[in-house]
Amino acid sequence: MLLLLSVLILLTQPLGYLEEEVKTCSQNTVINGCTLVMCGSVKNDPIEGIISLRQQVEALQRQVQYLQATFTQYKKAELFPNGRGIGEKIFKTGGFENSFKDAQKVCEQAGGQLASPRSAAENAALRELVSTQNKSAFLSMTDIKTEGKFIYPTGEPLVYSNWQRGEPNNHGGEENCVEIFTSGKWNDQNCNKQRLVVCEF
Ligand SMILES: *[C@@H]1O[C@H](CO)[C@@H](O)[C@H](O)[C@H]1NC(C)=O
Ligand SMILES: [Ca+2]
Ligand SMILES: [Ca+2]
Repeated sequence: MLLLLSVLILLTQPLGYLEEEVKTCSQNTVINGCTLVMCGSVKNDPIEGIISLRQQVEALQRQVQYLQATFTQYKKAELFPNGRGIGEKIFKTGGFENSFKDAQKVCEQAGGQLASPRSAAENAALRELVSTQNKSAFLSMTDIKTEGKFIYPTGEPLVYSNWQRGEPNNHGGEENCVEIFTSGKWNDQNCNKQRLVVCEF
């Protein structure tokens, strides 16, 4: 990730900065992704300039390929064993349980939010995680604001749900949070219960 960032930062520098960094090098330059090596330099001769630019583009392509492969490798390692990636979303659990309020705080402090599956595919990825942990987990959505109307932390109404039959039932008049069972089905649950913390990023 840092590697990717540093290349992006270099790429967004003005051209003058890059030209200062330009080095001449052979076509067999070893690309290791740690250094942004620009082959050749932009000369006054337009043909030479084009050839030089093409070499630079090819070098960048090799570096991007290297970074993509490295990123994929790190993502796999990072998600083992307590995370799941689905599309651009990552679910990750710390393996511990908390009340809804504390779970929400943990995820916010980590720069994410509580798990909010918005499709059957996301719900299936989350189900894998909670069934591996063998614990029900809190989702981000609540009907604290208006009883019976579940919303995301943004206030947006649900775009997907997977309620267990007979749920949500607001049992005892005090179920305003949502848990996902190891089956993947949802139940409205008391927010003070302790449930597995799963954040999404
Ligand atoms: C899962 O947890 C329940 C109790 O919550 C327990 O009875 C059961 O044995 C556990 N299953 C596994 C595979 O650990
Ligand atoms: Ca409720
Ligand atoms: Ca319920």
